[in-house]
Amino acid sequence: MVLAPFSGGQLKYGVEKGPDFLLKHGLEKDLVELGWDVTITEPLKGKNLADSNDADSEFPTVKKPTLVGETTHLINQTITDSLKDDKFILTLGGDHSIAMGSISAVLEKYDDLCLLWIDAHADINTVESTESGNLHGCPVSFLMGVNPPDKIPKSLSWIKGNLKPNRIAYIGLRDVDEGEKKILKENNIKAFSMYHIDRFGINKVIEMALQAINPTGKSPLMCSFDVDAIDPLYVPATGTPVRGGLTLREGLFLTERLAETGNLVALDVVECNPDLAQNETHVLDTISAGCAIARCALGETLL
Ligand code: NNH
Ligand code: MN
Ligand code: MN
Ligand code: MN
Repeated sequence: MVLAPFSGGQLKYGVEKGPDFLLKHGLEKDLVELGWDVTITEPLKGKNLADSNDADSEFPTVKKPTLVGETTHLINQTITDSLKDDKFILTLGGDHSIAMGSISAVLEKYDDLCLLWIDAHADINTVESTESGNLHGCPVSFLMGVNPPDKIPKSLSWIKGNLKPNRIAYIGLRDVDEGEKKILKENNIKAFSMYHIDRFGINKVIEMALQAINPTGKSPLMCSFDVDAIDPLYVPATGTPVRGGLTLREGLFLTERLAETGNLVALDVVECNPDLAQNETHVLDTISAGCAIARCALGETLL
């Protein structure tokens, strides 16, 4: 288990408290009870990374590129180490920029890795298409290497960008920027929005997504789960809630199904922000959903 208490990929503080809240809710004990031998690593601990808006004059379109680059590189290095022992990698965010660190490391180990990105958002903005400048809206573009090479901030240039577009599929989309729609189309990326879930049902959508990225059914799978994929009715305490999302059961079913494949090698759970809760119930709903996602992905409800 990798703790990534980081908020520098966007501007709302509190999301760095995610790992702490998930652990306080009993996640480690729960996973041990499921039979996992849990080791906790903290790549960011004791690292004094300056949280200034280092708006690099060379790259004025993205916020805090140095902080995000250094942080995600530390996460990448810690996970690369853990993967030497063939460990399952559960990374707890933090905002979704941390996935640049986790996914790049897992990709390095498994070159035929397939990735499911579960999110209300596509997070595939480039340094040119981003409207907000927040790097948590950009991790996929860096992982896929679709940023113009001369526009990549130096701090983020360690990312290889070798994720192939036919190896990633989205589920849960409902707030995609115009620039992102273009990138998704151009790269022919399989993207299932809430429309597709209503149209075909979550079960069929998962099978279609898996078939698209992993036609042999044999490749290792990673899931990057942004809790805002789930409807804010169930997961209210998150930075960019969008109504009309997955039910909690659809989200959990998805991770149960991934566990059932036997191919899941890594999971991110990101964007729980307890500070944005309006009351204690909101905190509990959000954190317990985050823990349940992890438990289901790690086999809890399989008989
Ligand atoms: N697309 C927007 C952006 O790039 C929103 C991203 N927000 C997220 N992503 N929470 O998951 O800023
Ligand atoms: Mn996201
Ligand atoms: Mn999101
Ligand atoms: Mn939008």
